[in-house]
Amino acid sequence: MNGPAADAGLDTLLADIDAARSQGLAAIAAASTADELSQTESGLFGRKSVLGRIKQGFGSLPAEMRATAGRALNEAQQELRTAHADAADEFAAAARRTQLQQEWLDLTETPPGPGRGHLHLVTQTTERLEDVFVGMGFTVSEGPQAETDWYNFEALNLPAAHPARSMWDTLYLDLGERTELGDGEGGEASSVVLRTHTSPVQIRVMESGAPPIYTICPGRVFRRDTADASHMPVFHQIEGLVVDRGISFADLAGTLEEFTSAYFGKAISSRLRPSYFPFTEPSAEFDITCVICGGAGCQTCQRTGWIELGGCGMVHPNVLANCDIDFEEWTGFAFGFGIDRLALMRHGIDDLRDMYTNDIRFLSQF
Ligand code: FA5
Repeated sequence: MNGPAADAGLDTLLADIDAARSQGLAAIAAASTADELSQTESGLFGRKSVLGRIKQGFGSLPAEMRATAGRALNEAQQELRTAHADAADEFAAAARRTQLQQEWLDLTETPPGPGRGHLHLVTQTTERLEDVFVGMGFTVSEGPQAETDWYNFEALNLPAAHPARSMWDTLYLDLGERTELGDGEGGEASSVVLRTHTSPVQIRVMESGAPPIYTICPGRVFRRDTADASHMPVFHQIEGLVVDRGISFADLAGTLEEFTSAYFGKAISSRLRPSYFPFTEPSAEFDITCVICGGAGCQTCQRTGWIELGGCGMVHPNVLANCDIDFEEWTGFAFGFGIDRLALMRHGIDDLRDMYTNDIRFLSQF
């Protein structure tokens, strides 16, 4: 078909395509949800859509008309696909915005729970002990947790193979190839230990300063002890050391009594029982009135009314000599007790392990 009739047929066809394009765009614009949009798909792009049916009629058209109408139809279809895809993207973006809004979390918000943290009970106890002793005129000294055999044992009058070394189940460090620590005597790699008590700090203090000395040495210590209600393999001690002219056993007893009432209150007093430590002579165990029963006798104190806190005694002349202190001129006393056990007694806790299991319900009570 050629001529005016054919032209009129092509115009009608192009007008139909344009009308289908406009209706399609209107249908896309009218969709108010992603679901409504997807429901328009078959009406716009399916075989039975307006454009689909026009396309199916192309087979009977003359070649020239088909080319012109086909181009118009492709353009219309492309325009509808782009508009449909843009609308789908817009619905997806809106859905994402809504989701983000609903799931928004303020990460700076204080979480529900026990509130602010605080110092661990052992640290609180150490600080309180330091306050009490500083108030009595003592300074605070510290030493390393890994010690040579010299500081942990030998200088404390415990030569190699001394039977009393078995009082402390010791953890030895393997330093591999290193043989020199450059740290006092006895710096052999094979003789470096995790300190079993705070007594080596006594030696370091006496080596580095001249008497008079009034100091305390709190710190972490280590033993091959199995954890139970009153033992931990890692625990804390506080050491006291006084070296001055004319210091006697009465000064030791008076200092411990003064400390006991300052820390526990006037109702609690102290007593000394003969004992043995290689670095003090004479030596004693230091007991305080049982804080649970007030001295009447209970399960905790095994019905004695007293609880053992630590050891003490007059600094052995050999120890003073090891630190180049003239024991004819100077005398001194030392004491050492467990901070963890002290905290246990003060707060009526019945198992030392509770302090280290990091249960917030337990720790937040103190
Ligand atoms: C000593 O460690 C001596 N250095 C104390 C001393 C210092 C005596 C100065 C004389 C002069 P002892 O091994 O008894 O002594 O330990 C002292 C305290 O540490 C004990 O009384 C106890 O309170 C605490 N303690 C010992 N082993 C443990 C453990 N495994 N867990 C928790 N506390 C412990």
